[in-house]
Amino acid sequence: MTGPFRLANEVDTTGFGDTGMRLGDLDGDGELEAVFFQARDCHIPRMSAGGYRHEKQVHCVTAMKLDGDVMWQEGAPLGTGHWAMHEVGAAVSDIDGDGKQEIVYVTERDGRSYLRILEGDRGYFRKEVETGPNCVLQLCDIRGLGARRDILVSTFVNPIYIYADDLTCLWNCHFYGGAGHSHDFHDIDGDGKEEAFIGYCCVRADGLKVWWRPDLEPHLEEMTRAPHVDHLHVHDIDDDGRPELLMVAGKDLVVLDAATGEDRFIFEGTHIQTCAVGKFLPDMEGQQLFVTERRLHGDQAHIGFRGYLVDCKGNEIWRMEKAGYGRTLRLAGSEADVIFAECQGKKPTLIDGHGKIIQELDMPLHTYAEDRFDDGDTGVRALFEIADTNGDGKLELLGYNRTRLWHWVQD
Ligand SMILES: [Ca+2]
Ligand SMILES: [Ca+2]
Ligand SMILES: [Ca+2]
Ligand SMILES: [Ca+2]
Repeated sequence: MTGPFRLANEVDTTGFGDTGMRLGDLDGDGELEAVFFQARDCHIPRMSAGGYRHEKQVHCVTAMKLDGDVMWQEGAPLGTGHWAMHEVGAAVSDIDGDGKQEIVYVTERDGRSYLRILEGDRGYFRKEVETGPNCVLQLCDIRGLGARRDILVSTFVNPIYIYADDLTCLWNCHFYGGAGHSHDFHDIDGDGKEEAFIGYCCVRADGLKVWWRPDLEPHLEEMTRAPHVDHLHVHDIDDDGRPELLMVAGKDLVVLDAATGEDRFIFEGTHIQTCAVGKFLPDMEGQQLFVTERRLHGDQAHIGFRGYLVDCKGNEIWRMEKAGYGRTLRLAGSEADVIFAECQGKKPTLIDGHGKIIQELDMPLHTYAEDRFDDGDTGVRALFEIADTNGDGKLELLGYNRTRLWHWVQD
């Protein structure tokens, strides 16, 4: 099916590829490079929290130009056997503010976990510090430097450490109610330092809570594990200049005023997993939310993937069965956002604000044996990034898994 995207090139990444990938301009030529992180569970699980055994330790880092040229590799590739992958604690960013990109990740040596920094252009070792066996790594600005140069690491639910870019520990092992797989950061009081949104808590740079909402626990995912908020996004969804907090709470979508934690609305579900925000219908007031539910009420099948388009007040506009997880994408020259949707067992699609499929991307559904892949939230058994990879101002799409990378461009 033709559409705005055309497959520009495909790269065989067998031996070093993985679903842990980050993008960055490592050599400063204005084009993005891919950095693959092969990771597996820590061989001595010590801090598995909330029923999750995700303690991914990076064993091999490979930097590659998007045409397939490998720039450098650090560590030993994991080979071609089975290893589970869910997420990985890694980032590519200018962490020290010198204008060049660094690679930041959690690795293992002699049964101990380390947070390590490499130089992006050549992979040279910069610095490391011992940390917990964590699989979540996010950058934030709790020091108020004007750039995200603080490094948060946590397990798939908690505990949480924050390090400065020189690896000084700023927070050591905080635990917050409802903490889940990712957190968000926003300066809500205007002092220049970002507050952290973790679980159902809003936390100041000094670690103290601004507000918390333990009464929201019935809206969180439990599923035999600790109640946790899957994901959090701070976003001004009604365009009034005051940000909302979107708690993709695992069961329901809970929307609060970010600064105070006061109720806005709750969009009820069974197992809501993702929420993409955009101007999908630009004639409507505010932004719209594309909300995806993984399991459905009374659904015998394991996977539902029903998508809902919801207005900024929480009213359903339309729904689509087997739509998949959505992300927001603005096509070149367009006034409206579209939804990039990925659904298990289907090719990824572009869906417009009226629920019309405008492109199905051409790629194989399975590119290698299923027993080589963890049956997690892996959709078409590839993950995707949306980025301006070549600096031409238009967005490109990247799909990638353990053995392949696809690169689609807009003409
Ligand atoms: Ca580059
Ligand atoms: Ca740097
Ligand atoms: Ca602040
Ligand atoms: Ca581009």
